[in-house]
Amino acid sequence: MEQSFIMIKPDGVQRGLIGEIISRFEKKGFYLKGLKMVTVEKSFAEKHYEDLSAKPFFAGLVDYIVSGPVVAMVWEGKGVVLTGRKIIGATNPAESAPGTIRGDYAIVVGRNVIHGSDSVESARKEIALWFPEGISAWQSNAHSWIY
Ligand code: RTP
Repeated sequence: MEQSFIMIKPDGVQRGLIGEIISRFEKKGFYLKGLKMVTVEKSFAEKHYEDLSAKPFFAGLVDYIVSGPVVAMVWEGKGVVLTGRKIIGATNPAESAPGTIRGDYAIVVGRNVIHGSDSVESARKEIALWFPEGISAWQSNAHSWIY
C-alpha cells in the first residue's frame, strides 16, 4: 500500500494544530503508520530539502524547520501521496483553497504549517531519512469498511 511522509512544521506544532491535522488524515481513511516528535539539526533539514538548495529561500527554510520540534509521520492508503497534497493545499497559502490545511490555517509561504511528499519516490526517500529505525507494522480493522 502507498505511503507518504507528512511533517507538521514548527509553526503547526507551536500553534496547537497537531490534533487537527492528524484528525483530517484519519477521518479521510488513511492509516497512521509512524509518528514521532523531533527537533532536527541544520544538516538534517538541509538533507531533507536538498533539492531546493539552490533556491534563494533555502537558508530561511532550513532555519524555519530547525526552529522547534516537528511531528514526523508516515501515512498509508491508496493514493495517499496525491490525496495528501490535496488535503494540504497549494504551497503558498494565499493560493490554497479554503478547506485545505494551508488554506484554513496559514497565510504566508514561509509559515505554511505542513509538508507532504510530492511523489511516491520522494516519499520512499523521506521515510527512509526520517524513520531509519523503521515503522511498526499493523493492520487496521477498519480496512474492509474503507476499501
Ligand atoms: P513542502 O515540501 O514543504 O511540502 O512544500 P511544497 O512541496 O508544497 O513546496 P516546495 O516548493 O518543495 O517548497 C518547500 C517549502 O519551502 C518553503 N518555501 N518558501 N519564500 C518562498 O518563496 C518559499 N517558497 C517555498 C515553503 O515552506 C515550502 O513548503
